Amino acid sequence: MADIGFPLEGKRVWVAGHRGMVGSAVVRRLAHEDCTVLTAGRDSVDLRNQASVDRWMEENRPDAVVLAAAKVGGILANDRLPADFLYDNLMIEANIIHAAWRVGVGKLLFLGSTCIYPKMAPQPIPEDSLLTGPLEPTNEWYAIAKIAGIKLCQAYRKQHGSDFISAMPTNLYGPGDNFDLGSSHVLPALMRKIHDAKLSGAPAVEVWGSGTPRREFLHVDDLADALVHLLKTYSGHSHVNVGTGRDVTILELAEMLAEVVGYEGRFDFDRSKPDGTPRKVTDVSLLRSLGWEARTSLRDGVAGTYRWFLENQGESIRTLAMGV
Ligand code: GFB
Repeated sequence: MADIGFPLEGKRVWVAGHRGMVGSAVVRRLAHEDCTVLTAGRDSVDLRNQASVDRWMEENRPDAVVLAAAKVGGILANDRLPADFLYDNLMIEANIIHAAWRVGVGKLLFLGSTCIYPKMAPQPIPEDSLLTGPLEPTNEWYAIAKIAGIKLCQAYRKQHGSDFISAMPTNLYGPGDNFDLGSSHVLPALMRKIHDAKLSGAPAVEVWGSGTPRREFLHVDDLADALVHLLKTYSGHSHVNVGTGRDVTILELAEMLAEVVGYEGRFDFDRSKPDGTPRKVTDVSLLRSLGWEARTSLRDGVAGTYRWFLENQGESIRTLAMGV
């Protein structure tokens, strides 16, 4: 049984980014804890503005913050909007972390991404391979912003003794995902393309790149559970990987999605689109040693996400969204 160093009972927990896939999963998960969840809409705070964040923080005085607000997107969105991905994410995290220190927040959990690691990092990727080599060029802007977030948490811990920690989730999917084909990640994109092909009777679905890159996929409800676990039990300098430790090729993912959707056509590969990093699977030994493991199998998670997609299609097909 892990040591509960930061019990949530009676605490006020701000989930920054509560409308995004991750933030909304954290809000759902926190409903099972005896705490008060705070959220802030865009009308009440502009996360890219320090004065606005300071004001909100002073008025609301959270005991803990889950920093899930970010500008996110798939491989092409990252490549096409480098300024947005770097500026927005730097501003959001710097403003919230600084304001959290100023008002004396007791615990802050910053969320990054496994794209912080070098393109050619050892696989599975251990936490200490951060900053040991060049980044994958398609998402270096986002990665640099997220590395700065980790360093901010470590700097405030070192200089001010703030209990600010970071978690690095692997590629995520689940209810509330973005199904817009221009900005989404691979899993929701292929789910939607395969679904549309089934409905229209199309003989083939286009898969970007070669289909050979390997990725690890974590259900967002598993992530939310891990985050609450870390919030309550972890207080270290190092960021913590959050993943399953298992990966599949993009082609294997496409085949699994076709099975779940019930599509029997073929896949055509568009090699003019980038493959990105060849493999990304996390070493989850630190997280395991802290007493947490993922529970949802990819097959079950995909099936549940497809049910959600069928029930929420209109709402889910949206343009690139800030998780704010
Ligand atoms: O999920 P994804 O966009 O991002 O792409 P990354 C993963 C792999 O799937 C790439 C391929 O090799 C894509 O070329 N792929 C195949 C597709 N078909 C599609 C498709 O229709 N749509 C998309 N989007 N991909 C992102 C980073 O990298 O991962 C972010 O850019 C972030 O910064 C995120 O870290 C978790 O895994 O390559």
